[in-house]
Amino acid sequence: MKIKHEKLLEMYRKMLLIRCFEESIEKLAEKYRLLAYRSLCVGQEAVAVGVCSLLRNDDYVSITHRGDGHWIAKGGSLKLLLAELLGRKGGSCSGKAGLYLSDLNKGILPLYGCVAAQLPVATGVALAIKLKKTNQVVVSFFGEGASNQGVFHEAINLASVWKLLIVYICENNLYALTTSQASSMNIKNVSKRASAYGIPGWTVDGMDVVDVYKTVSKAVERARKGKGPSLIECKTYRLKGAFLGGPGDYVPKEEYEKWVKKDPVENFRKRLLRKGILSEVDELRLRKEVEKEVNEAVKYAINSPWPQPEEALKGKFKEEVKFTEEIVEHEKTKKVTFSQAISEAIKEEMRKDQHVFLMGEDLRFLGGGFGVLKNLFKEFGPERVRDTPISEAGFVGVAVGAAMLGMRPIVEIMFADFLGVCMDQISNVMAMTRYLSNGKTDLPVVVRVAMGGGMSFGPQHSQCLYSWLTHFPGLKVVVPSTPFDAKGLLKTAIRDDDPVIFFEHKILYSMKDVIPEEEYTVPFGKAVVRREGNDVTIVATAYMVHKALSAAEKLEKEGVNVEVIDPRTLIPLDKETTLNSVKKTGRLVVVDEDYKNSGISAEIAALVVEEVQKYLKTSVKRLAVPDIPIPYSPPLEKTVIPIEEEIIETVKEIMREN
Ligand SMILES: Cc1ncc(C[n+]2csc(CCOP(=O)(O)OP(=O)(O)O)c2C)c(N)n1
Repeated sequence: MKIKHEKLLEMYRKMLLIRCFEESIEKLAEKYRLLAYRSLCVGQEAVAVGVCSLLRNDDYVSITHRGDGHWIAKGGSLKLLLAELLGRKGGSCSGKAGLYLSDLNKGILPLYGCVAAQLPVATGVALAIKLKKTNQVVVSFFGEGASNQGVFHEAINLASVWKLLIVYICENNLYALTTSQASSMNIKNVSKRASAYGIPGWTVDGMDVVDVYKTVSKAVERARKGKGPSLIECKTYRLKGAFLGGPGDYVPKEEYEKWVKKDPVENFRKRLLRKGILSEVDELRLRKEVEKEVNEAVKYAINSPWPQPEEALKGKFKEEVKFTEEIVEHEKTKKVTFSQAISEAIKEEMRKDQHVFLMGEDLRFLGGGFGVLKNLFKEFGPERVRDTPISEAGFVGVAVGAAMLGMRPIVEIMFADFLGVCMDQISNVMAMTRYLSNGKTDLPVVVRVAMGGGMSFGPQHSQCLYSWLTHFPGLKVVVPSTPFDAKGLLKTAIRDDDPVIFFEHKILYSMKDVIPEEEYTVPFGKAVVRREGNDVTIVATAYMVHKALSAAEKLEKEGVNVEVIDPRTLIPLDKETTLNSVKKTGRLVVVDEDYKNSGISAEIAALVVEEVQKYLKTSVKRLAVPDIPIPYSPPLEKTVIPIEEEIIETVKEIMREN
């Protein structure tokens, strides 16, 4: 493969630009403390440039924390990069993201705080490309340290199984912070790991831009032709420390000196001079040019103003939630189960919008964990009803990447108890992507989660855990209690441009209800008063709504008039309906199937005490799962999940108070 001289010169110019930029960061860091933890890529320029020189403008790269080189080589603006690192308004994310920056206009995907977290997201971008048939290629950079993370495995395996247009580039610089490769894996070449996924793996000299370019070109071509992913390991070295400064004392002196001699910029310069491709005069001119470019970026960045403090509170969701009118009167109705209601919502949205697709385990033959999606495979086929390996972190991250490119994935988590395995992808990646982009990135993902006890599924298949999800800014959390709401809220969720976690109580799946024949949606952030009353307000969620209603009927016979409120969505939470009710009744009981400790019941109780305490006639009561796992045996399980008798007793207790 022959590379044209202009191309070689352009590659050299880019490497020089990166080196010059990194040197200026080091100088600026003396004055600007925000730069003190920038991980420099001095010594690794040949990898970024060799790889990105093969990409089209509309291709994508997923960068690392040592990513200035990736950014610059992909054509990202130096000004936007430096201003972002300095936390300025003029940065690519207006100072919201800092080190975790992105610029989708340039095909530069976001970085996330947990090492390797970007790999599933990049893989999802590649899936969107495949589904949209747009033929771009994604390159996902990562360090050898990142290749020890679980999501590395899940992401590459998914890309291999689905033959995605992606190239994984491992920058093996021998250290993860201070931990050497030798002490963290029993193989010399990370590329060997490719064989575990049935994809090609190559190792190249990452200090030689031409070697990188030539080998990666095979991988890019392979991806572009739709033949699937490859893994390329570039052996390289950090000529600086983990951040700024020199190598730490964990680096053997002889080793460092050996690698200094391999300096990729200096050696490429000598080679170009030797071959007469570059002259001393050109070299001087190039240096001046890149210095000027860097100086202009520095000037722009340090003169860029700080963002206004109030900007901190903006950009979490696309827009403030607006209440849309709910259809109440329906001409024709039909009776469906909760499960059918969910299936109908998804089917209708999939028929209407080609971007909607499903991912999850056992969708094709079982219709998911509880058979909710049975028969959808028949209608929509394997591309849109996508069976996944058991890789929750992987496919949740893939959903984020796919959504970033305009797809509208719906993923299924079989049991809420499994949320832990994909929590980084949910709480850091999915929840924060819009905010990190300063509100610019739409992220229409729905995560359906089966939850709840009462079926003797045992401690790790019975939890609700929705309170946990309300803790993370950037997620909407939905807890329907009826088939009508399940369908209407799910349709709203699928059309929402922000991530929605949709909790489905397992006991409710078989519950029947009348729903309209015609199309309808249910808005987020609007509670429903399930039963009106004047003596006590009960706020209950999901299955607990039914227990509360049944308790209320019995209490009525004893002369206690109970109002039951179902918030339906916890984020956004309709505070007004609850507050108005308590103003009227002066009494509050919250009934919740999640844990009592730091649960949503505490949140609702605190809200009432903070906002309308003067209306309270009695103490506020909470019924929720005590600080104990949910046991398997039915009599034990009954002890921890609130039951009707307890609700009745608690209401009577506060009625006795006043
Ligand atoms: C999940 C997680 N664990 C630990 C860290 C702290 N950390 C930041 S960078 C880094 C080293 C990463 O090494 P590698 O992937 O090889 O990339 P390199 O820094 O060598 O470029 C570590 C441990 C983190 N950010 N995320």
